[in-house]
Amino acid sequence: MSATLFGVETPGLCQLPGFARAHENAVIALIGAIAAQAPFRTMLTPGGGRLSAAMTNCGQAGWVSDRRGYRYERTDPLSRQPWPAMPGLFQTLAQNAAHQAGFPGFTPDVCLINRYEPGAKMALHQDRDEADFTAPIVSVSLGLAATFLWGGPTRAAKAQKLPLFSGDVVVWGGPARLTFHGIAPLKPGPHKLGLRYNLTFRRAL
Ligand code: MD3
Ligand code: FE
Repeated sequence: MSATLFGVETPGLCQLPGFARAHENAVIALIGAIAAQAPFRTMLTPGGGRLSAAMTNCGQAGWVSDRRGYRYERTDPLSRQPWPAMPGLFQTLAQNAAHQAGFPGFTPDVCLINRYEPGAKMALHQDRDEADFTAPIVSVSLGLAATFLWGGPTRAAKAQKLPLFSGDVVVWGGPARLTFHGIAPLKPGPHKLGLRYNLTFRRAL
């Protein structure tokens, strides 16, 4: 599977603009229920800084960062309880998107939820804490529009910019799975949420 990005055929990338739009309100309500159990928090980095996007998780494990490093944990360090279960709608949305992108067997075990308020960003990075890089990552954007930074296979590659709107879904697999990527500082905008959520569905364990 591949899509054209910046006029270049990009293997492993599949853009599904508006794929989640019909479920926006339901997904936002479910995020609220998850955050009531496992609140959004800004995590410490190994270097002693703090991530500007607030995060929580649902599913069999959650991505966490602290002074000891980045990893997946089966329990929320704040509550020492298991992360909230992944809602059926989340699982179905992610599976259907992955199926359309050419990954028919994708069953995510983790959903990392990022919350960006205006000004929050995510520096260029690779996602490499998951056990299996043959599985894709499915991302769902909700709320304020963001500028996605697509950095290529090495940190040195100059990042290109791609706008992501509420309801957009992108599937990154195969040769796109380990590309460097990030989010430019979020700008305020007209969306009623006043912030942005991003859900990433992963096969982490
Ligand atoms: C390309 N999140 O949580 S989603 C992350 O919008 C993360 O919150 C961003 O990067 C966000 O790790 C970007 C798009 C995305 C997610 C994972 C990828 C793009 C990716 C993994 C490999 C390549
Ligand atoms: Fe990432």
